[in-house]
Amino acid sequence: MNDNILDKGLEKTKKGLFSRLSRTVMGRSKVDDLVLDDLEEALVASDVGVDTTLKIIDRIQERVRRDKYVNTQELNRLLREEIEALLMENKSAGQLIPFDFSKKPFVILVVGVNGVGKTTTIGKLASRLKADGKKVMLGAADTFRAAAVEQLTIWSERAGVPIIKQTMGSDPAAVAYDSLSAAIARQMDVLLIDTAGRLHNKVNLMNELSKIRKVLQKLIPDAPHEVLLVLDGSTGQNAYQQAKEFSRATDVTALAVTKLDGTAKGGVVIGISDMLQVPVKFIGLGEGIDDLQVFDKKTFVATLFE
Ligand SMILES: Nc1nc2c(ncn2[C@@H]2O[C@H](COP(=O)(O)OP(=O)(O)OP(=O)(O)O)[C@@H](O)[C@H]2O)c(=O)[nH]1
Ligand SMILES: [Mg+2]
Repeated sequence: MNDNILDKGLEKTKKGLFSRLSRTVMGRSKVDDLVLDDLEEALVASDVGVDTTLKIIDRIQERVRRDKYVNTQELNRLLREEIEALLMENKSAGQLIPFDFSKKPFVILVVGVNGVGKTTTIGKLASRLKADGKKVMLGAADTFRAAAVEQLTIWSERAGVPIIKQTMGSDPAAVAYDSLSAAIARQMDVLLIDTAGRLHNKVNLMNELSKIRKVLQKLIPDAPHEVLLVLDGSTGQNAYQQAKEFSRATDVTALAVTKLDGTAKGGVVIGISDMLQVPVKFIGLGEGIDDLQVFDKKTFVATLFE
């Protein structure tokens, strides 16, 4: 089931990249500067990002120089190898959820701008963890909108996990503190904390996130164990901008890239992981509770190049 949704989810990205690639090599037998120029354009157009694209082109150029003659049929293989080398390993094999469960509770702070899919990703992840036999709790620290708490409550019911919340407008750090206290008292394996994603005031955001961090550390000195930045893959260049800003505001340790279904901009997964040097741990491939995958770079690249 899972490989199938990945295949389907990446369909548009694949089509976009490969129709550009096949145009690049059409009528040419040898990889030369012209082919590399076209390849560069194809990668940028697939939202791989300029910096990462240049890195890939440089590496392929290096190999062409070394091997003297590289035919265009080999270009796919070279490209696949270079992309795989650039993606960060997330230290999990296939379907296993890449968290350190020896920390109990394992505390995950979920951050990202409005509408990227934070709450949905938390819901999917909670359901997945629960199915794996973990005790999971949610903390509703997005107190900015009334609907935010409601929405997370709905996901907690869907996933069948408890939620700690307060009324809208209450202090997010206080909710975070309450959730962690409850998660410790009730011996949870994982605590997932939802946050508000207002970037229009970066100073506020930074203060809020560091305040949450501080109160968590009163209870568990090395919490949060993961700061999961959620990015909407369908926004292409915007996702790069958000990734940059959030990694400045807080210590991002992992990425979830959502909405890869129905977009041709799946190249962002490659560029952002390379830019931040932070592993992509999850990808979102739909709105349903099962539409989340543990990211595996080998499977991802293989699916992209099949
Ligand atoms: N197609 C698709 N839609 C998604 C995916 N993930 C989330 N969504 C949709 O994106 C919209 C926003 O998702 P939320 O989870 O509310 O996003 P959020 O980051 O919590 O938003 P705020 O609470 O406003 O900051 C919802 O309609 C989700 O159903 C995905 O992987 N694929
Ligand atoms: Mg939300």
